[in-house]
Amino acid sequence: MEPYTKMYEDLNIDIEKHKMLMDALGRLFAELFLNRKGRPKSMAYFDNVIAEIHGKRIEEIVKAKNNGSFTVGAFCIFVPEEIVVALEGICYGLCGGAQFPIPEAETHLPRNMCPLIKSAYGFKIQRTCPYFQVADLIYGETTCEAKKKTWELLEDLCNVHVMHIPHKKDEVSKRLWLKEIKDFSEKMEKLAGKRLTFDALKRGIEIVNTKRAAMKRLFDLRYKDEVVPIAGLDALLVYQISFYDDPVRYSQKVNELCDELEERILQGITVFPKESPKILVSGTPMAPPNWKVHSIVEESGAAVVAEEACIGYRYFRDNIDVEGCKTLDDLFLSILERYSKIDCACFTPNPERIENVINLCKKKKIDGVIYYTLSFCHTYNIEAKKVTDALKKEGIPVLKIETDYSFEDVEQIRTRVEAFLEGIKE
Ligand code: BJ8
Repeated sequence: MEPYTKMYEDLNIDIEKHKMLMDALGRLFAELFLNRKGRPKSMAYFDNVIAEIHGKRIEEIVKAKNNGSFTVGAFCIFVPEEIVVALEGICYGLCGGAQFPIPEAETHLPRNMCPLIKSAYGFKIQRTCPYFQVADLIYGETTCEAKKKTWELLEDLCNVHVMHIPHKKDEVSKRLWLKEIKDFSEKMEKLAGKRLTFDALKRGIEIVNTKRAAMKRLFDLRYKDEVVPIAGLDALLVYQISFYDDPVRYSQKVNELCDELEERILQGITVFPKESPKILVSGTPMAPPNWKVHSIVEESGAAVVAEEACIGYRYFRDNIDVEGCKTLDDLFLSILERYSKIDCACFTPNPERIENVINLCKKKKIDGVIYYTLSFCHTYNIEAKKVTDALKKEGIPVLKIETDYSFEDVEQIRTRVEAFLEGIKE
């Protein structure tokens, strides 16, 4: 009997379909990660997290719940996880990056819709994602049409709360936003069965700040002194895992990886030759197991050294400043301050994102940008015009790729990427 069968039965998982999903994931992971040579030794921890993503980690979560903890599944980096952590709850990402559940999702949802949400919704109706099954509450937000209308369907299947994220950053919107953060806090207090205190929230903020600082440290080490000590695909994996793992353990493991990368840089151990183009991928998030674009780019001989995305730089660029905070309200204001710096394409206007992309290109000495958008993500797709125009004006080559989770267009994308890289080399 499979070691986790009893746990899956308790979580009402469709065991047969789940096995098919995990077999497919295992094959893809072995092909793209385990069979690659020259990876940092510290990646072993992260490989194991993926191997046990529906095993040991879920077991830990179930155990924590049995000991009085609670769980919140989220779809967006606007959800203030610090509050969940402060109340000793567990917050994790539910965005779907797999093609596997999409055909079933399409029996409820339109085909011409963002695959990220179709994939996640498909996991719920298939009962193949233990994170969904173990969640006490699904926290949705109003960032895009696909999401906010899907929450209405999800409400029939599980406990959902929707956070109103405004689409502007003026004072009126910020007042609404602050109220939403406080409502979120009250909701979490009910789940936790206790009140949120100043000290607990400060501690929760520190834990998440430490996690973001570790991710930023990794980001800074990805390309230094002409050395690329870690493949972009591996760095992406580490960032993806940040949405599932225990935050304290994760920070420690990322810092261990960074220590190793510093050593590699000193020794000049690079996974890409000096002359290989350095690429920034900018756009929609890449939820696991969405490794499509990174693997194509890196197999074509370029190094992905940065992601301007929510599973990437946008998530850990800014920390919450608790300096001078004396009351819970002060901390809530600092949370708002930090979260309202997020430059998601759902905002209008959104000039910060353009500035941030250009600054990132300069900071990381980027040779070219791949503007990545999931099919039918209108906000990122439309914003592509402004971002790519600004990049061209700066003389930075850019290639726009719009794709979903199927593998049908892999060779077509590869041809375009190869031509783009040739152009950069010339
Ligand atoms: S802060 S990027 S995580 S909303 S689901 S918008 S891909 S059509 S995920 Fe996002 Fe929060 Fe913004 Fe980041 Fe497009 Fe798909 Fe919508 Fe999506």
